[in-house]
Parts: sequence; C-alpha cells; structure tokens
Amino acid sequence: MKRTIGAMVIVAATTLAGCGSGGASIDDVWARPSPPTAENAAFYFIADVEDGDTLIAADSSACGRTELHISQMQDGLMTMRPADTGQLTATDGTLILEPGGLHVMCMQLVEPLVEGEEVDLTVTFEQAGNISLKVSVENR
Ligand SMILES: [Cu+2]
Repeated sequence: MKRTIGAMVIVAATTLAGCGSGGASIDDVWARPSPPTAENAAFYFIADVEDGDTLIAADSSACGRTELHISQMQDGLMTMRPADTGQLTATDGTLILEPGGLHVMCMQLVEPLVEGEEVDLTVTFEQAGNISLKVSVENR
C-alpha cells in the first residue's frame, strides 16, 4: 500500500456571524432581561444593509415563535402590531429596531432572559439572506 504523507492544508474557517452575503452588518443586538413570569420579550438591533433591503423573518431558539412588530402610540396608549413591509424596509441603508419602535417579538419565551447572558438570533433579509447574531441581554 502506498502511503502519501502530504502537507496538511489548513483551511481557515470563515465566521459569518454578523456578516451576511449582501454586505450587511448588524450591530447593537440586545434585549432587556425578562421578568420570571414573562411570556414575551423584544429584541433590538441596528442593521446596515443595502438600501431597500427588507427584514422578512427572525428566529431564535429562545422563543417558541417570533413576529416582527412595531410599537405605536394610539389614543395615548403604547400598542404594538405586526409591522408591514414598508416599515421593515431599510431607508438610507439603515433599519433600526429600538424600544418604542420596530422590534423582534420573542413569543413563548423558552426561559427568562438573564442579564449578562446571550441568546442566538437569526434574521433574514430579502437580499442579504440569513444573518446569525448573538443577542446581548442588558438592563438598559
Ligand atoms: Cu411586540
């Protein structure tokens, strides 16, 4: 039997976290800690994507399911409802999810979000595709 001892080729693994195929970059991914009995939580981030790219989905193992919501004042009360496509489309290359506005609604929390910990989140943009993120749980 002929044995060939070749040089090991080391292929550097490329980390795609926070960097999608469409040149997207997502920063400031965070959530508030959740009270022990809370069933829902919200995730926020700032996305720099191609102008006109649209956030179409989000998924996290911390949530039974997720929805893309927007909070709005209505008759003096803060309410939230599923965001429409126009609201989820980046203008000037930026889409901002923040308290009082757009957020990923994490429903049926698997376990409480604890300050200082991280949970996974994958967001999907129409053009940039799937982007894997870590959500930092912070008491802001
Ligand atoms: Cu919501």
